[in-house]
Amino acid sequence: MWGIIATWRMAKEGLDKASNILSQQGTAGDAIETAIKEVEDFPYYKSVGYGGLPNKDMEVELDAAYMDGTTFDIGAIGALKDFANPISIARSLSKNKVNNLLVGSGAEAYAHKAGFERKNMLTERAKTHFKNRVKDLQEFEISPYSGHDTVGMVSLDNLGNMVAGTSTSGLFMKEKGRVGDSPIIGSGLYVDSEVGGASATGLGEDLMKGVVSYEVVRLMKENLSPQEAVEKVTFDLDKELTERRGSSGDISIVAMNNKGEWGVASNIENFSFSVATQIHENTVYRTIREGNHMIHTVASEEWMKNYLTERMRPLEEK
Ligand code: SD4
Repeated sequence: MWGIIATWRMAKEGLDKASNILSQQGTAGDAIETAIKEVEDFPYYKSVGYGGLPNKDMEVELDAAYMDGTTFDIGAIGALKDFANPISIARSLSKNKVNNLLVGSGAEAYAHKAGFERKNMLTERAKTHFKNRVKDLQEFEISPYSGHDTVGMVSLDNLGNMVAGTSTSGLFMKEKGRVGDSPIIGSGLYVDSEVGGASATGLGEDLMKGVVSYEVVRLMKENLSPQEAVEKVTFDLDKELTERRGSSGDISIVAMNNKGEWGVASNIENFSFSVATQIHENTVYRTIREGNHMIHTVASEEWMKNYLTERMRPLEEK
């Protein structure tokens, strides 16, 4: 059995490519790297890779991670500037015995030495978004952090090996040097081929408080289904944060076990995800919470079309 699950609709095209790889006996690692690169390279997704929104100083700083669930190899980068594919750099770091998580100039020096493609990741469109958002912030009461969509994935190949990966430009208008949950093993992602894997998106500062991806895998190891595990972790953390701190940030988690069964939970209203397995064609779902359970609905054609139209709409400076 092969399978791959990812946060958000934006992963759909990447999952088409990953499905091809996995159905032809490719590895979970190649599938996930290919799928995440597809998202990183698409200039209209403004929260991952090229075209990602910048930090407060108008610089695009990227976080990414890669974990192999069979060998437990881990690699990650934080606050990396000017390289095209953070996921590939994270994967390359996962081959090291030590020095697996590098940040800032150290990560850039490593990527340069290892021959990764340099690229200015700040697009004109992202600059316009930035300027408009600064104006909106002056005029309306909106959070500078809204509109963030990290890509996180878990994949399973026919040999039973599992891999998890993440890639993000983090929170829009974040401080220079801020690193979120996405490159943090256990929080942004975790995978154990003997059990399954999980990946999270949302407010990193809150996701880290629940070490959510590890927690989901731990519960699956105790025989919870992926859906039961993600619901428990998402809603328990949401409740605990609300009780202790007055509110909870966005929490969305996708998971897959080593049989290709999957689950998704979210405490926000507009979460979408993409999933493909050997017995389930690549499909985008939208999901809503009812009590402490989720209801997943296949995204309509109209919604799918609007999604891309909206993302690619010409953007003018306000
Ligand atoms: C972060 N968790 O940097 C990321 C942002 C994110 O959907 O997931 N956005 O905190």
